[in-house]
Amino acid sequence: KDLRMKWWREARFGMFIHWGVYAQWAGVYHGNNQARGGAEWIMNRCKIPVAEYQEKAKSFNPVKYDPDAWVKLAKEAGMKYIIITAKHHDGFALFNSKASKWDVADATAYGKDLLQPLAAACKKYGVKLGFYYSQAQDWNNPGGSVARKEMKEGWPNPDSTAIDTYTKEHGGHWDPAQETRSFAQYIDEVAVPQVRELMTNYGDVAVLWWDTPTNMTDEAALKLQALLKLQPNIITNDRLKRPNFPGDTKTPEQKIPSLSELDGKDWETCMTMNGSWGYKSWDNKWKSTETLIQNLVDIASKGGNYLLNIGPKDDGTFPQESIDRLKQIGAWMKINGEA
Ligand code: JFZ
Repeated sequence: KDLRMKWWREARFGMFIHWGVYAQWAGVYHGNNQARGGAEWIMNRCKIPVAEYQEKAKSFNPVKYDPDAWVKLAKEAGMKYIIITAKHHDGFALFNSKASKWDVADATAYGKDLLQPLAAACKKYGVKLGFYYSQAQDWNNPGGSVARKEMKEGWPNPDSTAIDTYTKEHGGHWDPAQETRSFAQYIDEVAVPQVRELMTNYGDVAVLWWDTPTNMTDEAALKLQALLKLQPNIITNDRLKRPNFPGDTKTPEQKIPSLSELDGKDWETCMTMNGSWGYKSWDNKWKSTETLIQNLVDIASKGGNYLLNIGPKDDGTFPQESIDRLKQIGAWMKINGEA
């Protein structure tokens, strides 16, 4: 076990990548800025109909996607691993999946797998590659669950007042197309085969980063967990299903634990550079490079890892503000880093 965790415990710094067709909307729906949440949540927050969301995806065509440049930037910033959203809550697969047509190969102008060339670039530069996979929450593949943020935050949801009554009665769903299949069918027909594809078709997978276990059953969690045997050295976080699937690592979000909160379990703080995980055109609350370096130093001194997020644009490029910060961190690393 310790041998499996060795690289991760020494890594200290990784890159999170939230990318998908939500980058096309960039936090704006029908001319209005999304009122709440990260830009990757726009379909849910603005209750965009399934057909409309999928129609827009047809023009997704990231012709400037250059995974070699992405990995080189990460490597030069001192990052030792990359975790990319293979599938986020909108259910869109960044890879060529046989289990759903809602993937980059079948549903977009680009028409080919985005993860294969990234895996090749990671191998070339000796950077580990891991996958984020939203196992329970899926707004496009029928049967996927929906986290009801409205319930927690109070009604009405400023992005979707018109549809509040419907979502109340339909477990958070806002479009009948989302409910043509059961959750168990979704797990068996989409999630399980897709995770098997991810565990099989991309070489060594360093990390499986589960997220939002809303509605997860023990049965579903066991099926997904069993697939991890295909990657004997894989490391997982604690978000498969709580509390009885603890995983290897804790994932404090957007915050750095205080010394008294450390309990000996491996941990990784994930954090955005501005306020959104997915690319949001109008979010300019960028953290300074100094803040980012201080965060890294604070986290490293406490034995954790810093998973710093990038939200690429729909053309496949990183926002310039992110590139600038990565390069400045890289310059600092050259003087103060270890390897
Ligand atoms: C989730 C996602 O909903 C979000 O879009 C992003 O991918 C982020 C990394 O993960 O959001 C969460 C998940 C867990 C907590 C907060 C936000 N949490 O445990 O506090």
